[in-house]
Amino acid sequence: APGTEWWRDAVIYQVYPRSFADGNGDGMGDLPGITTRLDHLAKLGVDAIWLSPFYRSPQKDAGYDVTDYRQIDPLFGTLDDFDAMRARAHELGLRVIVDLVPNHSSDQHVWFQEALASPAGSRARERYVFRDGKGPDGTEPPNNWQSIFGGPAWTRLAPRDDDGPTGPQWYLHLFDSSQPDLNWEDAEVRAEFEDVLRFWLDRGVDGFRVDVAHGMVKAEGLPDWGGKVAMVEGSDAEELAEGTGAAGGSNEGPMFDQDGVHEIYRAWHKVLAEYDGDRCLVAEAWVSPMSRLARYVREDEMQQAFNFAFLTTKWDAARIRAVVTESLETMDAVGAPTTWVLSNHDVVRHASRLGLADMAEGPMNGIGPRDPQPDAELGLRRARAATLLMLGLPGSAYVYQGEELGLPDHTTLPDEVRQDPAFFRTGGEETGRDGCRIPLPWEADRPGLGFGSSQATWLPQPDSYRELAADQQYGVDGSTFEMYRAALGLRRAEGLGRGGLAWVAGYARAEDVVAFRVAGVVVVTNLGTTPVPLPEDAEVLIASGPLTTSHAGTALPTDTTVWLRA
Ligand code: TEU
Repeated sequence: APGTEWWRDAVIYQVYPRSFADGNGDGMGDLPGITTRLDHLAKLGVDAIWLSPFYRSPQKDAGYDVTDYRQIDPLFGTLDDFDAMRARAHELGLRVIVDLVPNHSSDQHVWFQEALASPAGSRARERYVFRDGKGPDGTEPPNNWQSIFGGPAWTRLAPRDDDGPTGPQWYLHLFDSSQPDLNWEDAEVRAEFEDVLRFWLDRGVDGFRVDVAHGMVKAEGLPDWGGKVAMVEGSDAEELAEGTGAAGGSNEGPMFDQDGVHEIYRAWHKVLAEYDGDRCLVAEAWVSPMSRLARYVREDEMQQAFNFAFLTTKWDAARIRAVVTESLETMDAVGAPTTWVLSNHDVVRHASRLGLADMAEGPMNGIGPRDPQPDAELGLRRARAATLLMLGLPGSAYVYQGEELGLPDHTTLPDEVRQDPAFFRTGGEETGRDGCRIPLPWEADRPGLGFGSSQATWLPQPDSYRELAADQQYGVDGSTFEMYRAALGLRRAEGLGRGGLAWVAGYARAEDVVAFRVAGVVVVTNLGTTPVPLPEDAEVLIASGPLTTSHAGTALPTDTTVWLRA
């Protein structure tokens, strides 16, 4: 029933504020822009929105570097703009989840500025992770950890008169040097974030997406680690497909997935329980195997954790079946809903990823002009099939803005316009995530494709976005938008999100087919190379592409998903 643990089967739409809609014409998205376009989401039929960070920030990592957790960045508007957006969303029946970034702050945060202005050993330095360097003059970093964006995870301070015998200290940053890690052993840090939770709960938010939820607590003594400190890059698609792990592979390191982190979520669970209305926490935790992920959603911790398994699953029926089975079983065991994710602001969109000749060889975090280019038509066909497969599954599903329009990544962005710190810290070796963060196309014949009133957008839009603009798809039979809308309506009407899954056998070329029944619907995807005949009396509810009909009956073409009345 609606209202009772709504997040168990919710479809949650990720709004990336910089690129959703621009209300003031500066080429950058903002909160008033979001408010004016909420009708699009109500029409689409999602249950909730999750907004990536809009807090005050120097924007070194697109807002995942926060200077004030209680203020809106002027780029995005004001607290009044937030309240208006939240109120309008609730009026439309959309819940609102905001992003919380507790692993690190910006280096411009008053706490960090105070720490820089204070000597080693001072109270101000205890809120972050400062250490003396190694070697006689302290010129070596305190340990060998690497930043996820490339280069060492430690930066040395400028010299001060009161430096000790080993000179200036170093500070830890798992991400960019502008994102110092907070010290979660510190009671004031803990108290502050509980207060920040209350600040936003009081403003009526329905939940929080917790950034780098497997970070925060580090192993005692910060020991060296020989493994690779990459999350997405460290993942092993083969291993995953064999059912031995979720996406991500770095949780063995001393900087991630420490037992102590769960104490924080137990405390936060209690904070949320002070409020009515089924508020929720969702963990962004790149951990494997999946049983480790399940620890974040134990009864007294978070309500959901992102299941990133599909991000690294090849377009292969056996692998998809394995991932679905493992995901459902692991989450069922702890009584938490499974979640499904095909795209987000950190990875190559599925319309591009699935169009790569060999997805597993393709870069996960970005495609550049020098990389193999995806086949756009193949990518979109498979993306639509993958979407209908995902939306047929029980649990909660995440939709990243623009996927409902079938948007691909911008894969030929010139280096000069790139902004992702991952691009800079790797000296351009990694393309970075800008390609999946392009401003949305709303109206084909307006400047900036209707993103705002200006022609220039903060990242340029590729030519292919014009025909994919929302106004070209509304009410158009077979458009990707109408497919999403119809699927979301059916999903809700049929109660698919809360159903149990049963595999269905008996299709021709079964090894290339994924077929399952949830509630009154059978979902069938053909991942093979030849059409698969559908049962004679099949009632087709929705299909991701045209079906073929002949004297022999109806068949499901390659790279297509269909929902049938069971
Ligand atoms: O991401 C966590 C994370 O480490 C990866 O998804 C990472 O972005 C990728 O491997 C880099 O190439 C979260 C946010 O989603 C991401 O946007 C932030 O950059 C990051 O945390 C730091 O806050």
